[in-house]
Amino acid sequence: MSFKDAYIGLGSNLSDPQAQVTQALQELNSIPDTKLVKASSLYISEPMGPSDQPDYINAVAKISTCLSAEDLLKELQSIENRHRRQRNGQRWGPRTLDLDIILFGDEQIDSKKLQIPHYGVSEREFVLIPLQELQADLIIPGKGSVADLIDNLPEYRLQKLDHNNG
Ligand code: A4P
Ligand code: MG
Repeated sequence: MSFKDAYIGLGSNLSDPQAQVTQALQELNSIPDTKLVKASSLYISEPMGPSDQPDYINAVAKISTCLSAEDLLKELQSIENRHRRQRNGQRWGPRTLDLDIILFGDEQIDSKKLQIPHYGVSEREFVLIPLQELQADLIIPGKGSVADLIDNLPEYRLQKLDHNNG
């Protein structure tokens, strides 16, 4: 069996987002042939997309898995469904739990079901900052280093969740 490192983006802004994300981090460990290696801090972030929705809790997890990227996606979607994720068609609308594959080893995939690296990684502070926390020298295949991508962000207002504001 060959293990690969993958990075999963977690986001929630409905039904106790902090609990949704904390629980989902543990659920990554219950995916077959997969282990949670390390989780970033939790971050509070302003919504990207429609602004009439609550702030998000975001985090990134590093996992180690023997699954293919396609099988991993199915497992992540079944975790989302267990969190009563509803898909009502609104782009970037509110959600109980979103699990995105940000990186899958050094693979670059562009199929109907999967784009890896995730298409939004370069512009999203709520993905880049937790990624940097997990691995400061990370390179995103085809896009550059996380450190350079963060330097290129226009500004960022991500707030780490700590015991005082959580
Ligand atoms: N898909 C393709 N590539 C991937 C990948 N790398 N990982 C496909 C996961 N899925 C991938 O996803 C739609 C389809 O994307 C899947 O069926 C899969 O085949 P979805 O979860 O049903 O829909 P979605 O998440 O609403 O769509 P989208 O466009 O991926 O939304 P995003 O990019 O996930 O953005 N604001 C803050 N502050 N924090 C957030 O986390 N998240 C979103 C959602 C909006 N605003 C946010 C946040
Ligand atoms: Mg998604």
